[in-house]
Amino acid sequence: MATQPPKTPKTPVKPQTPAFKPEDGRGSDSVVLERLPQKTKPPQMYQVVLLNDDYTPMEFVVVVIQEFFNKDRETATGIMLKIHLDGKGVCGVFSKDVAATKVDQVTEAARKNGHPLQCVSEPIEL
Ligand code: TYC
Repeated sequence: MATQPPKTPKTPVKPQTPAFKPEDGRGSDSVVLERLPQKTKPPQMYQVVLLNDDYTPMEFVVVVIQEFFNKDRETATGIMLKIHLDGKGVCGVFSKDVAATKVDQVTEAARKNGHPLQCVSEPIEL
């Protein structure tokens, strides 16, 4: 194949304008540090909530809270009783993905054991 002749631009190439004029005292190797305002927001967090029902045994709920939310037995029992009395209770606060995994794990454990226990995740209000 024949080699192409070197491409020449039709219009003359404009020389690059320097970012600042040399007479401003900054040499070409100077560094400009500009402090920009912090604009990254912390990620939305989600609380994982268990709902009360009339059929799931208290002991099962306590074990679920211990196993999936890493609570000791006393704390898990307190959360379970709160759910039993108030209708619902927060078991933990997580990033979106982790919260969704917790909901899936609890729902699957309940289903396998034949309990109607409901678990949901909710974005936390700021
Ligand atoms: N109310 C249930 C009972 O009396 C116990 C229970 C507690 C069920 C918490 C669900 O998320 C729950 N056996």
